[in-house]
Amino acid sequence: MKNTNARGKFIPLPTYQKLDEAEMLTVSREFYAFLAGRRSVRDFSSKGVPEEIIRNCLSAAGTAPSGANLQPWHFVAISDPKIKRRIRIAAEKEEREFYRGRAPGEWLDALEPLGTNEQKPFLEKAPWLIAVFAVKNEITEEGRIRKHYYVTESVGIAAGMLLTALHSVGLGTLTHTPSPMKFLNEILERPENEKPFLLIVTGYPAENTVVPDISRKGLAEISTFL
Ligand code: IYR
Repeated sequence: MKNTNARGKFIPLPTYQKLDEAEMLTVSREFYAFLAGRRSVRDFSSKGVPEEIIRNCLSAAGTAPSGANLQPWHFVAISDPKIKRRIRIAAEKEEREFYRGRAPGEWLDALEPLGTNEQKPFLEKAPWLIAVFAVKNEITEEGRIRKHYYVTESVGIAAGMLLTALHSVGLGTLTHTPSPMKFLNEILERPENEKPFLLIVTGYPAENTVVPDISRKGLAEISTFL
């Protein structure tokens, strides 16, 4: 049986670098402060972002750990205005239904502080949209269907790493989830085994953009040490 992950073949951990504890403290504090500075933005500048930067961020996302290392993700990076327009039209159609009836009142109440609505101009204005697909299975060279494992967990981690990478180069991001997102398969011509997972909008935040005055839970609330 052909196996691309040759069983039993190991190499020395190639890039491990040990920090001393003082450095670990500094780095962990600084990294937290850096990530704490990330905010979802909904108002983007139309200024372009070079494709190479997006490529590098996607490569970074592709380093995520995944179930059996099967890397069950596919990213479609869109800067073509015609495709962005089609996505906006399709997303706004779903969102209209969501905001005008499909969403339970409790859900709409929870969204109130974010000030969101069915209008999604950022889908055309931002220079890049990145559609993240969860790939449920793949066809092997022998034509067999190979199942992927822990797909949601794996793609979620990769998406988080993508947001981190984009933030690290000073780009604003919005994790957008028009629901349902099936239209992304049609517009982007992705096969049935790929399920739209998130639409990440990225570019420079518009000048003087505002964000909701909301806060994050503190460590005491999100963690337990035993
Ligand atoms: N998908 C809708 C609604 C929405 C839902 C959640 I949960 C949010 O955190 C934000 C928005 C929209 O994008 O407007």
